Amino acid sequence: MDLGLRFWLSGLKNFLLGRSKPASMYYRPLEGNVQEYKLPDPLEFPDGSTVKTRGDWMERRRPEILEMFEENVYGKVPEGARARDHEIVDKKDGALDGLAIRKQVSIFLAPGKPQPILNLLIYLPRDVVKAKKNVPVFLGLNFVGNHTINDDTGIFMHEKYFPEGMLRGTPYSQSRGLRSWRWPVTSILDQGFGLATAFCGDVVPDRKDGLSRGIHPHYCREGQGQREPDDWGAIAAWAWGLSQAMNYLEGDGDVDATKVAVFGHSRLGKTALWAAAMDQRFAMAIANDSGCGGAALSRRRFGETVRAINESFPHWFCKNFREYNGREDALPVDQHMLLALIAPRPVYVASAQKDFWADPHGEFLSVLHANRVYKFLETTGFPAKDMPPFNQPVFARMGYHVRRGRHDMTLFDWKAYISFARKHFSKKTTKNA
Ligand code: GTR
Repeated sequence: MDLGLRFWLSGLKNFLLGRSKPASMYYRPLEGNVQEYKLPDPLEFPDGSTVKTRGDWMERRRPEILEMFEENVYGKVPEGARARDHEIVDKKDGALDGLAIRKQVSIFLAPGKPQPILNLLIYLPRDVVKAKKNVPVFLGLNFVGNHTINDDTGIFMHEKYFPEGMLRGTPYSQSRGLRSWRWPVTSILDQGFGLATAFCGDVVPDRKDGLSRGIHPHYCREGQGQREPDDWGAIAAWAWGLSQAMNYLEGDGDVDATKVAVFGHSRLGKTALWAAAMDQRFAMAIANDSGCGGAALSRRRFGETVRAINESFPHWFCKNFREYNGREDALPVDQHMLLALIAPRPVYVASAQKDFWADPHGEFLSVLHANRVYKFLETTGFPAKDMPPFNQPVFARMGYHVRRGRHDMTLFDWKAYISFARKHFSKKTTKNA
């Protein structure tokens, strides 16, 4: 059955069962903890004048907001940082029981050096490629290694550093397919999409000392000892890694590089949003349970706060971000402006009911506030005013759902993303729909 129809039917079922209340009602009792706040206006210049034309937005206000995020939140990517060479180290026609073409590509992140390497794993639907078509692709980083997304024994394993607890006691040698529930590869291929992924630790190991062990030392300025206050943190470096993967995808004839949806879960959802903000080649962005520093509004201080995230993960953001510990109101930006940077390209934000740490309601409000920019750019934007009931995806140019359950990325989430991508990547959908 068509995915869109399936969602429509499940919406009808929920309605008939009387479960059609906006999810915001569920969060209302907790809203008392949120102090009053005033968000910066994405459509207003610092001198108080307003953005009046598309050109004002694209050429003046958007770059200004991007720079504020670089300087105060994620940090700046060093000038000229770019991977130049790659090598296709594996190509298998007929992987996954004949369903897929599998490719593995080594992308050399520092020109002229054998390390570090971004190991990109790509699965493409074999029948579509054989029909001489190039395919749209979902591109996202993974937490623990390419071999954990599927138990395909052809996926190379690379001994790497992990953040403590990531393998939860499983020996590395037995970790094939360990995270496969988050990666429904066959469902993705069945719907005519490809999937590309790489381990975030290939760029920067996700640990407090990660910045000295990944890409950073290869691109530091001469004589530079310490990270400057506005130098890139791990999230910016991971996002940059996604752009290096995109450089490869642009040259792969089996891929439709005009239809690459960048996605990620949680810390990698924050990364996907920042990647799409920095690199406009990404045609779509999907942030699953991205929370603080992702889609959630920082000024709400609900769940994870700026101080909490900087103290637990000092390597994720630039050092300047620490200036806003407990001072969120002083930030020149908030996260609705991150979503606005992606406009007019389609963006989808998803939350989970019990994921209070990521502030589901704050993630939703971010969509609503960014919607002003999507509307200003004459797209359909977001088609609702309140949080949809649980498990009911709502989307036009912007999409949102809050899934029942906890912090995770499930088949339910994937079905919504596939549906969203099908809508926007189909020829029938007009440019601004
Ligand atoms: C948590 C962190 C969140 C989120 C999450 C994840 O510990 O506080 O910001 O990123 O990890 O990545 O799973």
